[in-house]
Amino acid sequence: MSFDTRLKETARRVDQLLERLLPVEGSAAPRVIEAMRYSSLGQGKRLRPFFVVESSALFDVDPLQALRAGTALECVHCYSLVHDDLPAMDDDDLRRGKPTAHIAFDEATAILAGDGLLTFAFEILASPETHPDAGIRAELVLQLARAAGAEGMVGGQMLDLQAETSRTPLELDEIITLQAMKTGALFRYSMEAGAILGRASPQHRQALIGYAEKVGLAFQIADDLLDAEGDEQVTGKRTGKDDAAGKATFVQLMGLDGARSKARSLVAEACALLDRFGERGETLRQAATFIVERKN
Ligand code: GRG
Repeated sequence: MSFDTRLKETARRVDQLLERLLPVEGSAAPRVIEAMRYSSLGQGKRLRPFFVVESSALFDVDPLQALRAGTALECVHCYSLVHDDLPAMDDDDLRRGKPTAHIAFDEATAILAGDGLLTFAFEILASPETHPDAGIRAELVLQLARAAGAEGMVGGQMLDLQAETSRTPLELDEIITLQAMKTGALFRYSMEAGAILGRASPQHRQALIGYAEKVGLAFQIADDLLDAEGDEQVTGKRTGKDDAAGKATFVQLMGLDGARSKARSLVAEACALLDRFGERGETLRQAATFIVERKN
């Protein structure tokens, strides 16, 4: 199966599972479920679930267990997008090629849909269908809470918002820290989840976390490049926003060529960490390349 087909197949399976787990019928509060479905179903590359599925495959984890953990992570990602798009944060009207949740519904409903997706992620992970061993489930929950919380994504978002109103522009090492928290933490979790489900050795777990940290940073640099050069029709979101906001980004600090070459060298370093997995690491090597060469 080609890399592209594999990625699309995981995306299809995530959608199928979300369809089943989020039915509107029978809900006492159907509007919030509709807004959760609107914000999680359909478009979206499903990169984070893909990394959970592929890191799990290295250890022959049951594919349904991996899919459930990946789908939980995608729910956290979708919540972050809904809240990030709100007027109090990035104030965006376009996401995944359609109106953002607060435009399609209203602000209060979008906040609740985000809250609903965040808590639903932990419901999925804590359910025995995700893993029969309560210890594994607890570890999945603990690490996701850490990745999404104040020392992870939420903290990174706080630093980003503070930087926007500060007079002193961020330096490169500060941007790296901010991004490692804001977007990197969920990538890190996506690889760690496979190691947890697969009861990987500490050495294997560490190699996968190292891979994720490099790929996460490369992803953010690629995101800055897309914001600077991308086409809204293809990205499905507004571009040119960083420049308009006078934001310190990798592109602004390193230039287009410098940023692109940094992203590519991070991919090479990430792939080297997969050597210990031999041929089995091939899909993850392709995924690292996809992250920096993508057009959306
Ligand atoms: C609101 C707590 C809170 C956090 C928001 C991650 C984040 C923090 C905001 C997202 C803003 C943003 C566009 C960041 C750039 C990196 C990023 C997460 C891009 C979108 O991820 P993709 O490319 O999107 O994986 P799809 O739509 O394919 O899932």
